[in-house]
Amino acid sequence: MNTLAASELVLNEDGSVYHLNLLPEDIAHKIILVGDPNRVAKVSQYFDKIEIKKNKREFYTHTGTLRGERITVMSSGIGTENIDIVMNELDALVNIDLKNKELKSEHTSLELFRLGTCGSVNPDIEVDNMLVTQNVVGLDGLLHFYQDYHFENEFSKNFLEHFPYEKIKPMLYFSDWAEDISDYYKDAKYHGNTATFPGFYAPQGRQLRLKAVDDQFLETLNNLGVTNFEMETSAIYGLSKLLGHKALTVNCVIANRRRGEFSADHHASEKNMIEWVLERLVK
Ligand code: R1P
Ligand code: URA
Repeated sequence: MNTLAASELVLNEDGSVYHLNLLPEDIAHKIILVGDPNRVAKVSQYFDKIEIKKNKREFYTHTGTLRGERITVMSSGIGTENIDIVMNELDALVNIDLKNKELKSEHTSLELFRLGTCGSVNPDIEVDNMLVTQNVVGLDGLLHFYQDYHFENEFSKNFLEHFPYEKIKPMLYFSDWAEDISDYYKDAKYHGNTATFPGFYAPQGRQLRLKAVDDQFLETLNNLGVTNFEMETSAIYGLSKLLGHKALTVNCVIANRRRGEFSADHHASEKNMIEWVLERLVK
């Protein structure tokens, strides 16, 4: 069996994975991923008890139990480059023997739930509601560095056929699992197609002092079926598919980009989303 070199699977002095600073026993197999490190305690306050609190850089982790079931909440910070680290190191915690640095013969699948915030690009999708992601369009580029993953459905075929920006190479993903467990989440106000970007401003069509490549960007993507914008889900869905994990994103809509509106109280809508997801996550 191949042993991974010290430069490839990097560990800290205590044997924990390099960025997440976690040992295999520090995580549950049901994991909530949030972008904002401050959201970790807003989730774990509902746990029966918290056993583990660890952090390094923007990666804060709390593990405990919720209604008796072991659960982890972790912050990823912003962006798909952080998700690359989170997904590979979480996977290493369950699928690589960290002591001898060899791949385990049995695969363990994690259940990952992103609880994030997003902006809507469909004028009818109102702020302060939740949107569950079915298809995701990656406009960030991360997955181009991994082995090919080919996926096709009606949404992806139509999107790729009509996507007009030659310099941007989209990659599309779909969560089968989101469909499998859609019963739990069917009362979310919106189910949609999320686009993930490598930035918050021009990549999402925002123009402060700098011009974005196209004034019609929001309308163009919305006409192709995209409902909302954020910065992590393509990497979560794509890497979950490649690594054999299950993933679902629920975002609360805090901006309606087409109407120029921002939530009057995004803390309240974030709290509402956390309570709504936790209610469904552990019965
Ligand atoms: C941008 O403000 C951040 O908010 C959204 C975006 O995806 C990006 O990470 O999600 P989170 O609220 O989970 O961080
Ligand atoms: N997060 C984003 O990435 N974009 C938005 O418009 C709102 C939250």
